[in-house]
Amino acid sequence: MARHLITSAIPYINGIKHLGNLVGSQLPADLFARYQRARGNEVLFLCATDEHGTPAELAASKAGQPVAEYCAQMHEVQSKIAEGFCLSFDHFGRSSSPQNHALTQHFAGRLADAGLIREVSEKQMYSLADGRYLPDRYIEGTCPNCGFEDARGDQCDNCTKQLDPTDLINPRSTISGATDLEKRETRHLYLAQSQMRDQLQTWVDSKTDWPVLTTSIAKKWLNDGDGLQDRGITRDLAWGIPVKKGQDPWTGMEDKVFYVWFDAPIEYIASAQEWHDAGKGTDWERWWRIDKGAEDVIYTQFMGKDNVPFHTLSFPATILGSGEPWKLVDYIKSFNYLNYDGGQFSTSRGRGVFMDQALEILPSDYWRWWLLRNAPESSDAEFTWDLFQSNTNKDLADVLGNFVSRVTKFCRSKFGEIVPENGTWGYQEEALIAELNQRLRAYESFMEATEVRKAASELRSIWVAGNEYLQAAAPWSTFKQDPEKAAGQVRLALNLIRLYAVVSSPFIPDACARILAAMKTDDTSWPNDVKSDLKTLPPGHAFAVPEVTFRKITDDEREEWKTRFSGTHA
Ligand code: B3M
Ligand code: ZN
Repeated sequence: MARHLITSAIPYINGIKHLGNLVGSQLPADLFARYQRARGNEVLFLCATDEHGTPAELAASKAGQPVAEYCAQMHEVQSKIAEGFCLSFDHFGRSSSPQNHALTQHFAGRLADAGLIREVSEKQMYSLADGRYLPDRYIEGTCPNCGFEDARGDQCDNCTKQLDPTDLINPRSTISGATDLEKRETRHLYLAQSQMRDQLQTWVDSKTDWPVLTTSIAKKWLNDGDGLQDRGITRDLAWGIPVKKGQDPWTGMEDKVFYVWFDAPIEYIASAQEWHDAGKGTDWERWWRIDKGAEDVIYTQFMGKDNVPFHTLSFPATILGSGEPWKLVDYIKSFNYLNYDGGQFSTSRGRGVFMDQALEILPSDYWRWWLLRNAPESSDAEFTWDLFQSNTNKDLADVLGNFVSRVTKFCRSKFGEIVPENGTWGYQEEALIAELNQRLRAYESFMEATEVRKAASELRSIWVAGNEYLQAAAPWSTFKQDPEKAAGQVRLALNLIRLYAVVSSPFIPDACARILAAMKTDDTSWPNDVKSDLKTLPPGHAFAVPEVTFRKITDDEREEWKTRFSGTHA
């Protein structure tokens, strides 16, 4: 039995995420976790909310709430929505947890002891009107690179260049709009990642099996000069993890907190500790410490491409720099962007479908299937309502749903709601079994390799094979001359429904659970040898015709949703 540690990038707390966010990390991570569990492997699947930094403070003040209260509430909201999408986290933690506070301060202490943290005196923008420093998103202005007028202090959304607040032209406070800003000298801690270039280079070079998207981003940053610049890991903010050296105060840093990107990845570890402390597991170190049993753990991370530099350089620098035997990631699966109907998803303009809205209009499986089937792997992908309607109607309603309903209804009408006795299998059945065996092995290897689109397409072929068999075998005509032969065909097809529910459940868990319940079985054993697996439900086994498994999306709905989600100010 293999042991898989799986993490998804942890979503910012500042609001409900859109479908593009979902398909870039949480959803494919869930697919992989469910698959590994289905294969009988041991899995620890972790995620959390990313609760620090200016995004959290700004969203709380916009909501008119104290930031701690806002975070607690939004964590519940995100957690409920994750459940709605059947995201099977073993724990959904919070980066503001006491465990993460202690662990982040611990890492900072270790890095300082190793000489990897230096104090830098630098100029930061101070707002006289607001009486505070304006880091990251507290300041906006014109991008010196492209001229975009609403660039943020940390990054320009137009040209994606990483910025410093002092780079902005005509800067203004996003709190008050004030422009009477001055540069003030302040001291901050910098992580000396440049000192670790060789170590990081060797580590990245050893990852020859990583997806091209991941390695190309990692190598670009490694070789790009500013990619491995030493970076500030502290901020002048009130909300966050207080800067301490382990448990000791850090002289001169009393009013500062760690930068959100320093503590967020550490939450991957802290989340395991939270999982343990919540009584859900017995031993978190067995997953994270090489010296405490984690040497055989296979660790896979899932994230959007914009998060890759932090996971291939800064976080490994933190782990390696600590000099302690923490588990490093083995495989990083990254994704391109999902666009929305000819443009981008936009939170501020309400453009595109957000996770809560998606669940209001259709069950989670429709979204899971479409998003995974069209996952932005080799390039950016685009959501359009036409494609969504045609893909889900065809794959889910016409292929899978139709198979389930035809077989169970035909059986009910001729043999009753029990698996029929008698009947032998001939060459048609043998041919189907051979095809299924072959396709299942291909499906498994795509799932192992987190080739999401290829896995989805193989799964669809597995469904199609059943439909084609049914069409050719035509038990409804066979029944007229040879009821016994028809009984054999139906028995196979009923068993195939169980097999489909088992192998499809990483993609569409909700529908598969309902199908298994209708087939009155809890045998979810993975098919290794299709011929014997198609005998799992024995003659005489009772079942019920399931309710409609998948309905079709109508043209009216498609048009209504197109308008509804096109963006309020578009
Ligand atoms: N919260 C950014 C994002 O949601 C950030 C990821 C942190 S992963 C440690 O895309
Ligand atoms: Zn720009």
